[in-house]
Amino acid sequence: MMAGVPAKDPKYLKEIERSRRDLRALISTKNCAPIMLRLAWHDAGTYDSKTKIGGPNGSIRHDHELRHSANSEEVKTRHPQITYADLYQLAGVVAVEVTGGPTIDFVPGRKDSEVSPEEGRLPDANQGAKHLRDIFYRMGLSDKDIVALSGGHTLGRAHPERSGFEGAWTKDPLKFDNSYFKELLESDSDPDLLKLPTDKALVEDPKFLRYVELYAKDEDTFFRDYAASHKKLSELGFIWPSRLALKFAVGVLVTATVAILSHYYEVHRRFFE
Ligand code: TBV
Repeated sequence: MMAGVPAKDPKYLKEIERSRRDLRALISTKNCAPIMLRLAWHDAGTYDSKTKIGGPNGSIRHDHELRHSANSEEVKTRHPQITYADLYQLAGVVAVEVTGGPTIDFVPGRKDSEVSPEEGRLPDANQGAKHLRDIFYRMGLSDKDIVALSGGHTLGRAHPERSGFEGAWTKDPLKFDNSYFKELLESDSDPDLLKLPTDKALVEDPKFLRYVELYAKDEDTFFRDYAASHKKLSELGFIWPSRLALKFAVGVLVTATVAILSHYYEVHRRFFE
C-alpha cells in the first residue's frame, strides 16, 4: 500500500549518498552487518502481492526488538529527510557490500507507513519447504529467490534469548560468501554450526537442492542471483512510473492501430461492394 516511486529530487539523492557513506562507516566500525541485513529483510518481508499491503515501508521502526538494536537511528538523526523505508533498505545493501558480498543496485523513493502489518508474516524457522513457499509466493517471489536469499545466513547468528536457536551458520559470520551453501551440503559439517529446519528444507526439496548445489559450486552465480533477488525484495510494491507510462503508450498505440485498420477496411469494403 505504502510503496513508493523512484525519487527524482537531486537534494534527496545527494542525501542518500551521504547516508550511504555514514552507513558504511557505522556498519564496519560496529560490526553490525548481520543485524542490518535482518532489519532490511524484516521490513520488506511483510509484503502481500495480492493486497499490495506491507513491504519495505519503514513500519519495522514500531517493532521494539529491532528498534533498540537499530544503530541506523543514528544515521536517521543526521539525515532526517531520508525515509525510514529507504534507510533500512540502504542499510541492507551496504551490509552486504561491506562484508564482501555483491553490489546491489539501490533505487531510493520508498514511503513510510504509519501502520504496522499484523504479526506472523515472516517465515517460521521450525517449518519446511511448503511454508517457505507459502510465505515467499505471497510476496511474489520464486523458488530461486527463496534459496538465493537464504544465502543471507552467511552473515550473523541466532540468539537463544531471541529465537530459541543458537549459533552461526558459517565459520566466519562477518564475511558474505557462499559458505552457507557449502556447509548445507557438508555431511559431517561442524556440529557447532547452525541448521534450522528451514535451512534443512533447502536440501530436502529437490527443486531447492538444485540451486543449493549450483551456489555451493559457483560463487559468482550465487552473487549474481543474490543481488537480483535482494533488489526485488527491497523494491516490493515499488511503482515504476516509466513502466506505467510505457504500458499506457502501448495501449494507445494498439487502440489507434485497430481504429485506423478498421476504418480502412470499412472504406475498402464500401468501395468494392
Ligand atoms: C537471523 C530464520 C537475514 N533468521 C535469523 C534467525 C532465525 C532466522 C535468528 C534470530 C535470532 O535468534 O537472533 C531463526 N531465516 C530464518 C528463516 C528463513 C531465513 C526461517 C527463511 C528463509 N533472514 C531471512 C532472510 C534474510 C535473513 C530472507 C536475508 C535476506 N536473519 C538474517 C540474518 C540474521 C538472521 C543476517 O529470513 C542474523 C542476525 C527469518 C544477527 O546476527 O543478529 C529473518 C528471516 O532466511 C525471516
